[in-house]
Order: sequence, then C-alpha cells, then structure tokens
Amino acid sequence: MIMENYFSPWIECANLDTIRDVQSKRLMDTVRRVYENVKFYRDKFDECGIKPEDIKSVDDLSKLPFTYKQDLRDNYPYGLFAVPREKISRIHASSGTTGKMTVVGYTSKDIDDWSEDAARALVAAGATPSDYIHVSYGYGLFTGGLGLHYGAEKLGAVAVPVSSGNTRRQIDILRDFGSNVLCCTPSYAMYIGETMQEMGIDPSEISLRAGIFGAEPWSEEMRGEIQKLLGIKAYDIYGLSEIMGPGVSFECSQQTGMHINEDKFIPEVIDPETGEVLPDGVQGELVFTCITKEALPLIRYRTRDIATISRVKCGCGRTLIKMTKPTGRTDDMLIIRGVNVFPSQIESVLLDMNLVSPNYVLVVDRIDNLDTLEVQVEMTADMFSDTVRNVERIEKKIRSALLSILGIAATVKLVEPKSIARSEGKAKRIIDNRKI
Ligand code: DLL
Repeated sequence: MIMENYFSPWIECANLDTIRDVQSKRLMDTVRRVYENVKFYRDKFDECGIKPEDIKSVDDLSKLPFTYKQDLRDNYPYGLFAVPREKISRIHASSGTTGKMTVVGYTSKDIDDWSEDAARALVAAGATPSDYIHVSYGYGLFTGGLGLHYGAEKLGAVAVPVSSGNTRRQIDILRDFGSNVLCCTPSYAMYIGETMQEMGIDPSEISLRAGIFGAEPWSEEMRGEIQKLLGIKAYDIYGLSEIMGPGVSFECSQQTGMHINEDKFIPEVIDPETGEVLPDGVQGELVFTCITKEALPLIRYRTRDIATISRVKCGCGRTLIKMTKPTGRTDDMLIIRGVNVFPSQIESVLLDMNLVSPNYVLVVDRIDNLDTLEVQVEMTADMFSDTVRNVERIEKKIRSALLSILGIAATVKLVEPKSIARSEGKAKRIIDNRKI
C-alpha cells in the first residue's frame, strides 16, 4: 500500500471491524450528547422510549428515530444546536422548502473534521501539497467554496479562492496562476471548457490535472465531455450542508462511486415509504447519522437523495463503503446552477407578492451548459386587460423578488388566465428539459 495516496490511511484503509468499532463508540457518545443537550432529541427519544444506554453499537442504529429537514425548519434557526453559542465558530445555510433557510453550525473542531474530509477528497483525486487548488464553488452561506478551500489548506496545498462567475477571468487565472485542480459544479466545468474553446485556449496551455465536481447530479456522459474539454480527470464529490458540506463522500482513482467518510457519518439506505433499512446494493433513500459533529449532530437524517451503498473491494485500496451517484430525489427539490430550489419557495414568493394567480409552472432547461429557469405565471383576469408596460413591470418585480429572496436569476413570463394546464391530481409544476 502506498501511504502517500491517502490522507487518513488509518481509517480509509481500515478493516471492517475497526470501522464498526470506531462507529459504535462515536455513535454512543453522540446519542448521549444529543440527549443531554438538545431538547428536540430528548423529547423525541423519550417519546420512543429510548435511553442513550440502549444504544450499544452500530447495530442499534435502527432503534433511533429519523430526523427530517422539517425538524430543522421547526427549530429555526439554532434550535437543534448541541453546544452553546460561545462554541459555534461558523454558520452556513441552504434552502429550506419554503421561505426560511436551513441553518447549520460548526464548532472549530467540526471545521477541522470537515477540512479533513475535503482534504481526503482532494488526495483521492490525486492532489498533493504542491498543487494550486482553484475553487470556483460559491463562497458564502453555501458550503461549497469554503469547504474545498479549507480542504486545500488542510492538505498543505495553495487555495485559490476565486468563487463563481466571470468565466473569462476564471480562465485567465487558471492559466496564469498555474492551477492544478479545479473545484466547481460539473455544469460550470462544462461552461468553463466551452468558454476556453471560444477563447482559443487549448487544454495543453493550462496545468489542470483534475477536477472535483459536485453539488448537483451529473452523468457519465457529462464526465466524458468535461474530461475531453479540459484535458483532466473529473471526480465526483457529494455532501449536504445539514450533514457537513462537500466531502461527506468522494470519488477515488477508480471513478466508480464515492467513498463515504464512515468515521464521521454512518450511512443507511432505507425504503422511503416504510422507513425499513435495505440491504447493501439495493437502491433507496440515503440516511446519515453524524458521529463526530459537535454543533449539529443529526441522527438518521433523511437526505431525500436516492442512491445505493455497497462495500465492494475498491481498486484504490480504500475500504470505506461506496455510494453510487445520487440518481434522483424523493421530493421535488431542483438544483439550478448549483442552488437548491423547492417549487414551494417560488410559490411563496409569488403568493406573498399578491400580484398574480397561484397557477404557475417552472420550466428548467440547460442552454450552453448553463441551467435556465423560466417561471410562467397566470395573470389574473383584471391584469389581462392591463397595458404591456404594466405587465412588464410586474414581471420585473417578480424577477427581482426571486433573485433577492432565493438568490436565483429567472425569466418571468406572465401568461393568459387559464392557459396553464390544470391537473386532476397533483399539479405538474415542473417541466425539466435538461438532459444531464
Ligand atoms: O451541495 C454541498 C456540496 C458542495 C457538495 C460542493 C459537493 C460539492 P447543499 O447545498 O446542502 O450542499 O445541497 C445538498 O445537493 O442533498 C444532493 O441532492 C445534491 N448533491 C450534492 N452533491 C451531489 C452530487 C451541497 N455529487 C444536495 N451528485 C444533496 C448529485 C449532489 N447531487
């Protein structure tokens, strides 16, 4: 085994007994901590008749109740934190299902653990301390930018914190600064590649070797395209803010699924309807339990992502369990240019403005490798007789509300009353024309 190829070989290449042992000890500790420090969990465990001492190993995990995104919302913003304010050193947030965001917190130890996860992902993609790591994920409340940034620093590499946007400038920086690893969403990587072509820059003129792409679904075809366009190897990375951020799992040299950082997160795959735990290799909803987090240790968190996990022998030497790329979601969350969007959020923006009817449809597409969103909303009968100028004014108003509240740019089109197809069952609100 070549130790330099791993960031934490003690666990990345551990045998199953060691992994289970680490998980059992950390699970017991976490269950005790949340019972003592988070009222929500104490009440919930009491309701189910569970005491911390009932959890003796990972085999007892399924005795514990699930946690849902709605629980974070009900306890907004900090109600599920397990440590006092003085111990929190960072906050991030992601979209909730309606107006409110999901707020997540970290202690400095959590940040350190997360940086280690991201560093493992970088190393698995072939990064070394001598590399320049170009981070084009957004910096801010989104976990992408700072997550990979801290990972790069933890590795001892140079973090280049470019954040997203201004693609031509990104390319100048990639070339001039000699970046070796690019971190961004896969759709943005495609866009960078195409813009490079337009600028007449050949992949041989840049020093990139690898890319770490995640935060949204992407296919093997897209991987092929990106690898060709940028002349690199493209690796997947998965994560979610509620559990940590990027680096919950990461791809290795084999590019056949992502190793889960099992010393920090215990994965399960369940039947989303019944909650029953499914055997390895069977597709279902991913559920994670945090076993090292201090600030926000979530127990059996329902990700809504659909995937398979399996403990197959991996050619890279890692023994950490692998998950497939998520193939879909059990809810209606869309990821548009890396931003999570729930139709219900758009609906509340429309309804709050009180200007239009509640009949709307969201048309999502991918044009020149960039996601587009068109919100079609029916005008009220009164508005229909309005001047064109007035209709345009309302479209503009909705557009800026969507931008400021959800942070996403959309085209808004007011359409004739009763022109959006009515459904006899669940309204069909989303037309997703993207071929990913
Ligand atoms: O997207 C964290 C992240 C940042 C992951 C950068 C990777 C790289 P959230 O904004 O909370 O966190 O969104 C989490 O995004 O539940 C999945 O539905 C989706 N997602 C994340 N990574 C992948 C991936 C970040 N590699 C939600 N493939 C998750 C498919 C992904 N979907």
